[in-house]
Amino acid sequence: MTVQETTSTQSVNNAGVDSPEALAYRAALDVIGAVEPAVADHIRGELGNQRSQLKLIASENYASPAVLLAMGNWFSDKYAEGTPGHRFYAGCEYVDKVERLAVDHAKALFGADYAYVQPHSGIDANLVAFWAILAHRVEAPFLVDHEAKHVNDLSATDWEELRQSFGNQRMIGMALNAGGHLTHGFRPNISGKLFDQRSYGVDHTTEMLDYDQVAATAREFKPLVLVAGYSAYPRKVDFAKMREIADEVGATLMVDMAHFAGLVAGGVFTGDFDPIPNAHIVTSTTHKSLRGPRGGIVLSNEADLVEFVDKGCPMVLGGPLSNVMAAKAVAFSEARQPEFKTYAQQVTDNAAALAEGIAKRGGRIVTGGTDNHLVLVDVQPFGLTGRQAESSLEAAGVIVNRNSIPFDTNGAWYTSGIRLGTPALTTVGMDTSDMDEVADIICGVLRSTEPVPTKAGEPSKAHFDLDDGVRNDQRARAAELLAQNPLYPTIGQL
Ligand code: DSN
Repeated sequence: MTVQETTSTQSVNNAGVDSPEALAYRAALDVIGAVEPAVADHIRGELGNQRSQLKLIASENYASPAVLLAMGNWFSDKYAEGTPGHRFYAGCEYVDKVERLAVDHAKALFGADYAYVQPHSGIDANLVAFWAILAHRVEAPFLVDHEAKHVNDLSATDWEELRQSFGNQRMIGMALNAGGHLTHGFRPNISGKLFDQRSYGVDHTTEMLDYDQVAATAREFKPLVLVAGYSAYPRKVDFAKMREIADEVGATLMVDMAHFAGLVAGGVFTGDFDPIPNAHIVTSTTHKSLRGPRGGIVLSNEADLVEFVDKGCPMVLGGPLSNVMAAKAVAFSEARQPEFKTYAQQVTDNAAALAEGIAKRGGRIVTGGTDNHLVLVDVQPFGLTGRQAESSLEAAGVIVNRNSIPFDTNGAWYTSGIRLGTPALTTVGMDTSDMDEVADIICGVLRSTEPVPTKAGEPSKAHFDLDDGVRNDQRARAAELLAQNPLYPTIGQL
C-alpha cells in the first residue's frame, strides 16, 4: 500500500461507519460477493483507487451515494420503449412516474420547455438531436410534398430519394484541435459519416473562438446544422452570437453543453452564454459538471422539434434505462438546491486558481486562462508531449488526460497538452488555496520529468523518466490533500 492510500484510508476509516450509505454499501457488497467475490473486490478496488488519486479529468465527477444507489435496483429489469403514457410495453406505471419526475426536474433546473431524459450517453443525445433535426427539416417536408403521412407510405423510389437526401446535409462544428468533439461531425464518428462537415476554429494568436470564421464558414457552406459546444475549450461561448449566425444562414443551432451543463444549471453561465434560450436544441451528458449518473439528456424550447426528439427511442436508442432515469431525477433534484450554485461557482473559481497557479510556475495556459471548469495546459515548455505528462502525473497519483492544443503538431495520440478539470476535486471540498497546492504538485512533477529515447535510441514521444524521490514527495502531498478532503467519507471502509 502506498503512503497515499494509507493516509486517505485512515482519513475515511473513522467516519460514517454506521451511516445509511455505509450500511447500504456493505450489505450490497456482501450480496454481490456471495455470488461473484471478484466483482465485489473490484468495486472496493475502484473506490480505493478513486480515493487515492487527485482526479482532474475534466469530464468526470463523483456522484452522490443517493444518485449511485438509485441506479442499482429493479428499474433495471423493465423495458419501456416509448414515452410516459405511450409505451410499447405494459407494466410501466412506475417507470412513467420516475421518467416524468426526471423530466420535470430537468425542465425546472434549466428553464426549458421540454426535456428528454432517455439518452444513455452524450453520443446518444447528439444522435437523437441530429435525427430530430433531419426529421423536422428534411423528412417532414418531404412527406408533405409527397402527400404521405409516414415513411412507410412512400414508394420505393421516393424512399430512396429521401434516404439519399439525409446523407446530403451539411453541418459545421468546432475543430477537434480547437476543443471540439468527435460527435460534432468528424469522420471516425457516425456524425461525420452522416453529414458533410466543415470546422471552425480559434484565432491563431488569442486561441479564442473566432466568431468571424464561424460566420464566414456558415455563409459559404450554408449548413443545415450549426453545432456549438466543446470538450476542451476553456472559455465561455456566446450562444446569442452563434444563434445570430445560425439564423442568418437558416441553420438549426444545436448546443452540446455536456462539459458545462453544471455551470448552466448552477447559474454561472447566464444570458448570452446560457444555451437554453439561445439554441434550437441542446444536448448534454448528465455525469460531468452536472454530477449525475452516466447518461444523456436533450432540451429544447422549439415545439416543432420536440415531437421528433420524443421518437429517439427506438429511432436511435435502445430501451430507456429506467434505473438511470431514476438516478437522473435524484441528481437534477440535487442540482436544484441552492448548494449547487455555490458548487458551480467554486468549480470555476478553482479552475481559475489552478490556471493561475500553473502559469506562475512556468506552464503555458492555452488562451491565457479559463472561464469554465477546465484548464488546457501546453506542456511543451516542460519539454514534454501530452502523453509523457499524462503518464508521469499518473505515476505521482494525479489523473489527467492528454489533449491536443490549438494547431498542435504532435497529433491526437501524443498531443502537446493536458486537459485539467476541477468538478471532481471541488465536489470533495477543495478550494482555491488547494488548487495552488495542486498546481505546485503538477508543476513539480512536470519539471522533474525527462523524455527518454526508445531502447533503439530513437526519440520517443511516450517514454519518460521521473525521479523516484520527486514522485514519492508529490504523491505524499497529493495524499495529504486527499486526507483533508476525503472522498465519500460517510461510506467509510468497505
Ligand atoms: N469523454 C468525454 C470527455 O472527456 O470530454 C466526452 O467525450
